[in-house]
Formats: sequence, C-alpha cells, structure tokens
Amino acid sequence: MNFEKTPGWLDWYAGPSQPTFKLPPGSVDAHCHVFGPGNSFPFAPERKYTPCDASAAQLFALRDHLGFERNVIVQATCHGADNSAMADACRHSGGKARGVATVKRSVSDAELQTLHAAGVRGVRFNFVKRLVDFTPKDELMEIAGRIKALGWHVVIYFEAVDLPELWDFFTTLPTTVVVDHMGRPDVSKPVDGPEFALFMRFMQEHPNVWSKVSCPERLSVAGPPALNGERAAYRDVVPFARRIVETFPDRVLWGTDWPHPNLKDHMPDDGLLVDFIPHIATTAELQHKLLVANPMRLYWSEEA
Ligand code: 0GY
Repeated sequence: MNFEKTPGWLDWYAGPSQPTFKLPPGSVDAHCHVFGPGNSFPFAPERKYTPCDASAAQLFALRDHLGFERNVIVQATCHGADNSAMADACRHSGGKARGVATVKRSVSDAELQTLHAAGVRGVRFNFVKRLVDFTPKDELMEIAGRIKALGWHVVIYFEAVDLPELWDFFTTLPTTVVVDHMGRPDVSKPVDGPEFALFMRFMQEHPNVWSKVSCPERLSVAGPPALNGERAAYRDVVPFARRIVETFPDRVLWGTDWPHPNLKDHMPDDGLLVDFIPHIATTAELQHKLLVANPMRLYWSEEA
C-alpha cells in the first residue's frame, strides 16, 4: 500500500545537533511518536494528515543520540485507534518505552490487557478540532472509568481557548490527567493574563492534573533562532513553561514530540529542543523531577 505524505508536511530533522545540556542519567523523553512505517502499520482511514514514516528504530537512535534512556510513545491521530505501531515499538524497546493508546468504547478487556502487557499506561483524549472528529463525552468517561482500574491515566490535548468549555469534563475525570503541551497557550498573550491564569488555576485546584511543558517549537511565535550558532531557541515560550515547572515541580513532564507532526514552517533540531530544558527547569533538582522522577513515577511505578 502506498501512502502520500500530506503536502507541505516536513520530514523530521535528520542529523540533529548534539545538545549542550547534559541530560541527567535516566532521563525520559515523555512525548514522542512512531509513524508506520505505512507498509507495515497502515495509517487510519479517518486520519486528518498523512505523516512521513518514523520508525521505532529511528526513534531509539534519536533517544541514544540526545542522551535519553527511555521513551513514552504517544498514539497520534494518524493511526486512529489502531495502536499496533506504538505497541510494537514498546515491545521492541527492551522495557525502555511505555505507551499511551487511543481506544474506543468497543475495546475489550482482553485488548486492554494486551496493551498493558506491551507497556501502555494511559489513554489519550484529543480535542484539537483540526486533528479529530468529535467523540461523545459519555463514551470518553466510560473509557476513563475502565482504564482507571488498570492504574492508567488520561492524557488530554486541547487548545487554550477551549479550556472553559471542557473544564467540567476534565475536572470530573477519575484518574491522573496529563495535559499535552501546557494546553497550547497563545504565547503572544501575557503570561500573567487571564488565559494562562485559567490554566494555572486548573492545575492549582486539581492536584491530579499534570502538564507536559513540551512543544516550544509549536507554540513559539518568535520561532527558532537564526542559523548563527545561537542555541537559545523559542524564548517566547520560556516564561510559560518555567512558571508551570516552578509552581508544580512534581507534576511536569517533558518530551521532544519527535517526529513533530503537522509542522510546515520549520522542522526543529531535536538537539536545540533539549537545550531549551535548562531555561525552563533552572536547577538540577527541577531538572531531575521533570526528566527522571516524575515520568518514572507515572510510567515505571514498579521501578520508581
Ligand atoms: C503532537 C501534536 C500534534 C499532533 C498529534 O495525534 C496527533 O496527530 O498529537 C499536532 O498536530 O499539534 O503532540 O504530536
């Protein structure tokens, strides 16, 4: 079967630079994906984009290059609720990858057990309208109740403007709830403004809510640095991520988001992304929580 990549969608950045920041031993890249390869793991018919292939072997090579020890592989919408590529990558990781799946209400208990054995520890509910069609909330709540019994959590992905409408649903979820990419704040607005204050209140009032302080390359308006050797990229995102890390140090995660689906204007150098970390987690203690202690507690609780 042949898959035509979505026009304009860039391939991931080959040959990422060596980060200047040395990751603490045991660091986890807690948000990344595998795509296909499409010939082995076909993309979902209902997908909104067709990515380039990005295999588990390529992800594990990036992990080693950047200095991570483990990955959390998150099911992306282009694979729908067929978790085969993600689960296969987890199974072939030698225990160094966990997964976050997408499931439908029709998923059987046996299928959930198989995913658990592969390394899955969460499900993802996606509310970004350009990525998915609407799923009724009662269906999602039923799934949340079932996966809670397995000790899994729920990952939610949404745009900041949609938080007020989704608030009641999110705050009744019965599990740990992990927000992707800080709830996608508009970083051209003030960090002390009402939109980001609402997100901070969401975390403050709900101790089961965690946030990934990831994806500066997606959120930045300033963009990457000029190609002049400057490694301080995406600085307009720093105040937002740093505020979350310093206020909720025990409830934050970080990930590369490799291979960076749906980026059309530039493809980030993953080495530069790693060099973003010490700007948002400014002490060795905060870095250890963000990169090691927190993801280990959530995904490898038996070892943490
Ligand atoms: C991300 C972000 C995006 C895509 C997906 O599941 C997905 O397709 O999450 C996006 O387009 O913002 O986290 O990979």
